[in-house]
Order: sequence, then C-alpha cells, then structure tokens
Amino acid sequence: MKPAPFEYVRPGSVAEACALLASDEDARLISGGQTLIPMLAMRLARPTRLVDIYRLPELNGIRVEGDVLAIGATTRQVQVERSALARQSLPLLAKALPWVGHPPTRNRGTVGGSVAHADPSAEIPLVAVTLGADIEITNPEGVTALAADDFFIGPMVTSVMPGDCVTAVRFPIWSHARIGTGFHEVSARKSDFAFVAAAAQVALDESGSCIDAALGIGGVGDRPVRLDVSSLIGTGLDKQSITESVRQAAEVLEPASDLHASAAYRLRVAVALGTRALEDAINDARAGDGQTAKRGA
Ligand SMILES: Cc1cc2nc3c(=O)[nH]c(=O)nc-3n(C[C@@H](O)[C@H](O)[C@H](O)COP(=O)(O)OP(=O)(O)OC[C@H]3O[C@@H](n4cnc5c(N)ncnc54)[C@H](O)[C@@H]3O)c2cc1C
Repeated sequence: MKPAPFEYVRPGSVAEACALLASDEDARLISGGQTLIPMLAMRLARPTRLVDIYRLPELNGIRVEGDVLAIGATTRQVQVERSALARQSLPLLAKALPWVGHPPTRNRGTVGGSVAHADPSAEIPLVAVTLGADIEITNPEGVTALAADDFFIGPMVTSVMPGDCVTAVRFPIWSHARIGTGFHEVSARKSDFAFVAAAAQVALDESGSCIDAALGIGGVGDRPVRLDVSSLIGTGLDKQSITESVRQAAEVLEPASDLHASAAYRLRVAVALGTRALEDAINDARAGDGQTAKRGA
C-alpha cells in the first residue's frame, strides 16, 4: 500500500513549524519517521501535510542545565546512546536505550518522537515517568512544560494539542554519590515492543542505606506508571522488604489482556521484573560500577 497524497513542508524554525501546524488541523509533525512512515504506508494516518522538523538544529542536542539533562526533541536515540554525558548523568536511560527497537530504528528515531507517540510499552517514556522528567511543549502562544506523569494520558494519547510541538525532554540528574540502575523487559523477540518493562534507580548513603528509590513499569496499563517504593528509603534493602514493597506498590496497576498476554500474566511479570530491576539497581550501587550521576560533567 502507498500513503495517501500529502503536502511536505520543511520549516526553518520551531516557530514556523508551530504556525504551520496551527493553520491546518490535518497537518502532522514528522521527526524520525520510524513510526509515522509505516502508519502512512498502511493508511492508518492520512495527514494533509507533513511538517518535517527532523533537521531543525535548535531541537537537536544534549546539555546539562543545572540539575537536569535536557535532550532536544529531534535528538536521535543513537546520539543519546553514544553520548558520554548522557551515560554519566542519566545511566537509567543509557541502560534502557538498547531495548528501543533495533540499531537502524535508533539511527533515525528521535527522543521527542518516541515521547510524543506515547506507546505504553515504549522505553523512553517509561524512563521519563520513572525519573519524573518534564516534557517541554512549544506552540504559537509560547513554551510550557508538563510533568511526564501528566503528559501521558493513554495509549498513543498525550497532552499534545493541535499546534503543539514537543521541543525537549528534561530528565532530573540525581546528585547522590552512589546510584545504581536496573532495567528489564519481556518481549516476544529482542527489540520488539515489551509486554512488560521495569526501570529502577536507587541511591545509597555511605553505610549502604537507601536514600532514594524510583521504580517504573511499562506495558502493563495504558501508559507507563511510577510505583511508590518510598517504603524502602531508610532501610538496608533486604530481599524481603524489596519484594513486599514492589508487591504492595503494584496494587495500583491496571493490567489489560490482549493477544500477547493476559492481565494476570502482566501483573505477575510486573512484580517479578520490578523486583529484579530494583535488585540490580541496588547491586549496581553497592558495587559502585553503576555510573555515578554527575552534574555539569
Ligand atoms: C521495527 C520497529 C521496532 C520498534 N521497536 C520499538 C521499541 O521496542 N520500543 C520503542 O519505544 N519504540 C520502538 N519503535 C518505534 C521507535 O523506533 C520510534 O523512534 C518512535 O516511536 C518514534 O520516533 P520518531 O522520531 O521516528 O517519530 P515519528 O515516526 O516521526 O513520529 C511519531 C509520532 O509522533 C509525532 N511527533 C514526532 N515528533 C514530534 C514532536 N517533536 N512533537 C510532537 N509530535 C511529534 C508524529 O506526528 C507522529 O504522530 C520501533 C519502530 C520500528 C519500525
């Protein structure tokens, strides 16, 4: 099948892109095209006009801004994967990225495109929710930011309105001296979308006691969810406390059944992978071979 006819425009700035979007409700942004091009080819999307932002230099780049790592929307996933700065300040994203599709899709797929597409199983949105990232949105009225938790609404549904362009994602950098990360997912084949994914980051003090813990689960409900494992803070992180904390936190999950997996399977795997991701993060922090998050590196 071939795409339905569309007009193709390559604006020279974000402002021009937003104006083009606002002037035509059937216009659609295209970035890396890894999701949109197949949708066009299958006629699941039939925009009248494609507004191509992929080469806008103002949207590409990885930089430290105080205590956050700002990643421009059209920064390709492979750029982040290869960035020493991203690996050092955002080790959880670095650990998740190899699970995002295949090397060829990461060569063109962008961070902003993945966030805007909002697949409930996608790894970058999961890390954004787990760490409490902010999503920057630009439209003809100006620039705003939304917490990732408020940005993702449902499967492929976000707070992006007609005329909006996601322009950056800002991930908090943990400043603790000892942090560790863990990431696990189950899928039919490596590089397929996850049935269930779990992302965890912990910080330990010098005595090995937990001072911060974040755990997110993807693929189980209609969007990625951060689980409350704050009961682990101040503890020595023994196995029983971890298992119990994840089991209790997972009660908020609302798993759905589909062709790939039943709701009961998804819930069971979410608890198992969440526990495993946390244990890996703790071992990583204890061993000191997890990247130590640093600002301004
Ligand atoms: C074979 C294959 C396997 C894949 N496996 C995975 C996987 O395991 N995990 C995973 O997470 N992804 C996976 N993907 C999708 C991933 O590769 C895409 O990169 C990602 O979903 C979209 O990024 P993109 O830049 O290509 O966006 P595009 O395809 O260009 O756009 C996707 C959607 O987002 C909108 N959009 C794009 N940029 C913006 C913006 N800045 N602001 C507002 N809206 C915007 C577009 O209008 C469109 O609706 C896979 C893709 C393929 C082809």
